[in-house]
Amino acid sequence: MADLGAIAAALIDGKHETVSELVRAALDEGVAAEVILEEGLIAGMKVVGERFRDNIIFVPEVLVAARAMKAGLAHLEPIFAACGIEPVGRLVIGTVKGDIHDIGKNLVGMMMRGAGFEVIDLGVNTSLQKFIAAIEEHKPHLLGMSALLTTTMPQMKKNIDELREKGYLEHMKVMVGGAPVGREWAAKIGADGYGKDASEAVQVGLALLEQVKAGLPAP
Ligand code: B1M
Repeated sequence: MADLGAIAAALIDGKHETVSELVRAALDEGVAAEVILEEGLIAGMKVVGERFRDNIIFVPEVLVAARAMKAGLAHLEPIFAACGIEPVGRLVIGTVKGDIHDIGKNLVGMMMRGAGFEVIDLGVNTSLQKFIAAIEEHKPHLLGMSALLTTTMPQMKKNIDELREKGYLEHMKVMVGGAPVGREWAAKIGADGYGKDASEAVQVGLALLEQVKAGLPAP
């Protein structure tokens, strides 16, 4: 029987090889990727976040936990990203300037790929100039911005304000997310959508895509 608690525990301890083996074993036993993600990997990372907040562990321990999370996610990626159909739309996504957290953003990218989006991932610490260059090159239907720090959330507003002023939002919708970001913040900064997690991001993304397509030719 797959032990999802053991996956969480190994992640908390930063044992990336154990996480990798346990995730593989759970998949081979037929446990759904979503269940492994939520009850194993995300449950473990939640504890890491709490211990980090309470100064029980520090950046080095969080880094090894993040490496372990990525080792587990590597097995889930082909499952989340498998869609085998023509792209339904294009998403440019990145973590905003000043912020190097990428696990949640990567997960959103994976699931959006699985939902049929072509995903252009700009990585972390993404400047507005880099977003704009990608928008001009790829002409996406959606722009996704992720922020994990309260200090980098305002960057989302700056980006949206500037993109609106330059006319980029006439043909593209913006969605935002990240642990400290909420629906209220998203509305306040003029984002078109917010996802509390990767699954909600997909639902919101597909709904926004419909709106964009109503006013735009198909990709
Ligand atoms: Co950082 N960190 N960190 N960290 N870190 C947090 C965010 C923090 C809450 C920890 C804490 O104190 N409890 C805290 C922020 C406090 C605040 O802002 N008020 C914090 C801090 C303080 C810092 C540093 C400043 C620490 C320091 O250096 N003293 C530093 C900042 C560096 C920087 O960015 N400039 C820092 C560094 C790091 C590491 C590098 C060590 C590492 C990141 C490794 C990496 O990403 N490659 C790290 C980690 C791992 C965390 C925690 C523990 C876990 C984040 C994570 O990966 N969660 C985090 C604690 C927490 O969030 N509770 C913490 C798992 C992931 C699946 O969830 O990212 O929320 P999440 O993504 C979700 C949703 O939010 C949503 O879907 C995802 C999937 O369900 N979502 C979107 C995300 N993006 C979306 C976009 C969308 C839609 C949905 O649309 C586009």
